[in-house]
Amino acid sequence: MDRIIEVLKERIGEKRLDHTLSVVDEALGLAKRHKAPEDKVKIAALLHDFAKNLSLEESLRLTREYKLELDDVTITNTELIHGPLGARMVKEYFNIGDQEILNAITYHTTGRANMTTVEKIVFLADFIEPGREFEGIQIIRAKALVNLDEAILMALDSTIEYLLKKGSIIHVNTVHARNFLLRIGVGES
Ligand code: DGI
Ligand code: FE
Ligand code: FE
Repeated sequence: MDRIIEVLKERIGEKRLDHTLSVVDEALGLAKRHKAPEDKVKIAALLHDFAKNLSLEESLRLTREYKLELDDVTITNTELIHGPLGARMVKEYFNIGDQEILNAITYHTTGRANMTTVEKIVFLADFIEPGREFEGIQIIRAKALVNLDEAILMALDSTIEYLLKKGSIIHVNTVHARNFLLRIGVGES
C-alpha cells in the first residue's frame, strides 16, 4: 500500500493523488455498505487513474508498446484512453492478475453493461468523491448508499447530458451501460 502510494505520487502528482485517496475512502465506504470485497475495491480505486496524466502522444506510444487493442473512439481521446491503458500498466507495474480489478480500472470512465459490484463501486466512487461538485450530485451520493444501480443510472444520465451539451462523442460503453440498467428495470418506480 505504502509502496503504491509512493509510485503514485511520482506518477500522477499530489493533486490527483488527493482525488485518488478520496476515491479510495468513498469506495471503501460503499464496499462496506454493499458487502463487496474491500481488498479488490481498494486496489482498483487506488490505481484507477494511474495513466491519467500522460499526454495523448505518450499514451499512444504505450498502447503500441503493450499491443493494446483499443477502439477508435478510445484511442483518440485522452479522457477515455487512461482507463484501459492504466489497467494494462498496473498489471505490469504491480503484477496484478485479478481480472475484476483490471476491469474496474478499464471501465471506470465509461462504465459498461453488466458491471460487477466491484466495477460499479469504483465507477460511482470516482463520480461522487467529496471533491466533485456538479448539479444533482447530492441526490446521486444519497442514492449510492441504498441502491448502486439507481445511482449509476443517474450518473450515466448526467454524463450523457454533459457530453451532449459539449457536443462530445459518447462512447458506446456508456450507452450500453445505461441501456442494460433500463432493460433490467432499474429506475422504474
Ligand atoms: O479521470 P477522472 O477525471 O477522475 O474521471 P473520469 O475517468 O470519469 O473521466 C471523466 C471525463 O471523461 C469527463 O470529462 C467526461 C469524460 N467522459 C466520460 N464518459 C465519456 C467521456 N468522454 C467522452 N468523450 N465519451 C464518453 O462516453
Ligand atoms: Fe479517470
Ligand atoms: Fe478519477
